Amino acid sequence: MESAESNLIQWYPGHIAKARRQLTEQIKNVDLVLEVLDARIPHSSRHAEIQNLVGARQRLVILNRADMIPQPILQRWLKWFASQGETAFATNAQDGEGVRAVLNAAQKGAGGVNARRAERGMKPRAVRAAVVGFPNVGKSALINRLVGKRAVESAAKPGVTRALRWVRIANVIDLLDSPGILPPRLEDQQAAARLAICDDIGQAAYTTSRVATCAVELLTPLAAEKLQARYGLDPLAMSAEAWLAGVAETRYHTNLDRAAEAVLNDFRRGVLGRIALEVPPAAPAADRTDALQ
Ligand SMILES: Nc1nc2c(ncn2[C@@H]2O[C@H](COP(=O)(O)OP(=O)(O)OP(=O)(O)O)[C@@H](O)[C@H]2O)c(=O)[nH]1
Ligand SMILES: [Mg+2]
Repeated sequence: MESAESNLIQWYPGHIAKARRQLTEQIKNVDLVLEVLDARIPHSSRHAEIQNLVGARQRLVILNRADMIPQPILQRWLKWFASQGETAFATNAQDGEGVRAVLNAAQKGAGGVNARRAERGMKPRAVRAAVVGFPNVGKSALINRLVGKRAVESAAKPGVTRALRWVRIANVIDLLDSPGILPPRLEDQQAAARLAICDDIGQAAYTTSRVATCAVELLTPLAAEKLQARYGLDPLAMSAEAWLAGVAETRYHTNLDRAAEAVLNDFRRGVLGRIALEVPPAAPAADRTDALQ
């Protein structure tokens, strides 16, 4: 992706640095980690930074925003994680779909912890589970669904959760909500662009028109008809830059930023349909394009 080269993303707000330090401490007392990924980009939303934090702790992988990608691709991701020896769950933290299975698995984890405590003559205690992931992937929404009420703040922008916060579920599980963690530097600029397209890093981190150009490049093979229908310009007929400039000219009084925002918002709100920006690594290249839609 040419437009994503060098310093597309360079941003590391203070609250994330602080949260990362605190999480490093708190995670030592945690029995289980719920690692929340963005189902549209499971690969890019899984970063070594979080892997380092989690270490060897028991973990459940949560593919959240499962409602935003096609079912067959979701199934392929679940299979892929299983093939890697990982337990993955698909959730829609907005309407609660799939959340019960996560709760059951976490409770099972709780049972294990207390069985070991009982063996050592210790009283049972609530299991401690930390919910971690990039900003805006739905960590707080998932916690609210797990708890069954609005216990923590959750909203449609990155950087909503600012501090670590424990929430208790019926004396059995203590859940730790945490601010989205970004790595200090995003080395892989292609992954960075995808994170920005999915709104999984703060807007202060990037130039909207550049990220929108990347978005149009990625979306053109997947949603050309929808883009044409919405903006009256065929993205297959020109470069992503030319298309965005054309949209700005015809719809937004040549304001490129507004055109960029409109396209990004369409994708983020799911207006362009269910779209997966990443498929599991083993997927044969030949069926990628059709399968992605
Ligand atoms: N469509 C859809 N939207 C979701 C899903 N999960 C969360 N959302 C929405 O995504 C937005 C972000 O959710 P949050 O729970 O605030 O995300 P977060 O990971 O806690 O974000 P930070 O605290 O900023 O790191 C909210 O508007 C949610 O309603 C989902 O599975 N599907
Ligand atoms: Mg949050």
